[in-house]
Amino acid sequence: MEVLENANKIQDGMLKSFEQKIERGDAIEPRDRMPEAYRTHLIRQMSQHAHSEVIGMQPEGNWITRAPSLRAKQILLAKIQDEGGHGLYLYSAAETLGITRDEMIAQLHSGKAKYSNIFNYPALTWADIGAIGWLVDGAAIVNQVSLQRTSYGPYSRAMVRICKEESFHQRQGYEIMAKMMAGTADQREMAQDAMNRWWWPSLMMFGPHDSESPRSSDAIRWKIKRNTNDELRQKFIDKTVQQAEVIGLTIPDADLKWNEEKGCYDHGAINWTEFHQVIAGNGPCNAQRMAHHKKVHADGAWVREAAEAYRLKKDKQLFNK
Ligand code: FAQ
Repeated sequence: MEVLENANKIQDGMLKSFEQKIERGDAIEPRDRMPEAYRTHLIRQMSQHAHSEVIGMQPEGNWITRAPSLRAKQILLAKIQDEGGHGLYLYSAAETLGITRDEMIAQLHSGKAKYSNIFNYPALTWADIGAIGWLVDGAAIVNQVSLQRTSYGPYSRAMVRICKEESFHQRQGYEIMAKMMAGTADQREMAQDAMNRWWWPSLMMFGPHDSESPRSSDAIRWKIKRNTNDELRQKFIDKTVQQAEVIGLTIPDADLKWNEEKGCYDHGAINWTEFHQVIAGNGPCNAQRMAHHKKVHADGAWVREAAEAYRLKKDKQLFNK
């Protein structure tokens, strides 16, 4: 009985010191004690974030061989490599919470772990590469700038580095769109078509409305999220509308209008049925994205085996010395 009481006291003390740290705005570091629910919440979000970066390489990867110039090809290649790098920082940061990368990949392959809705849409034309960089990276930055102040130290530090690279990505996308809008009628039409297809899924990237977001209350309480889904979506809309206007693109939302009183844009209804269908695995490209990831992962097994054999050999040499 006494042992149980002592254990409870230690548990209460741990929880209090964790909550005080969060209250003060101190970072939580891997060796700090943390409630199990905080740890699992972070593993879920960070691993899904990492999966999104890696799966996000697929729609763009399709266009490397079809980029319209050597310059465009070099920029696209560099951008896609960055996305792979972001996935790797995030897997490493999530590993500090006591899960392995193999376990995270297994959760992705079994469907237990999600990845961003946005990467289940096809990149049909070169203008889609512009729309992905401008809108998708643009939405990702708004979210990730806010996550730079997230309470978990390794996640927050990964975000600082990732944001620097994402802003270059956003500019490369905007440059593609601006060039196409300054081109022929066909090119302008292609850019507008890409805008029409990517706008609404980009708004969905911020997640459901706050009133429908089951994870938000814990995330805000623990300062994992520093802004709500709706706040970030609004920030993205407000800055993107002006960028679209400058290059002559129309936002495909008849209800979009400036709200003088609130000082921001009101927007039309988002199709949440489509969102839920896509994140449940029924979007246009879910099956293709997962099949490709599984195939490439299986094809790369020999690399992981070789790296492991090399590590064992090195350990043996060290041990024998
Ligand atoms: N897609 O209660 P909430 C990028 C799920 S990186 C799929 O609001 P939460 C770079 C959510 O997981 C893009 N599922 O959840 C790049 C939950 O289900 P669960 C990725 C979504 O976590 C650019 C359920 O709905 N960025 O693009 C989505 O508080 C170009 C209820 O939702 C991040 O991951 C969605 N959009 O808020 C790469 C940022 N939204 O897990 C290549 C970090 C919600 O309970 C090319 N993540 N769900 O089964 C976050 O900030 C948050 O996790 C949210 C969702 C805001 C995404």
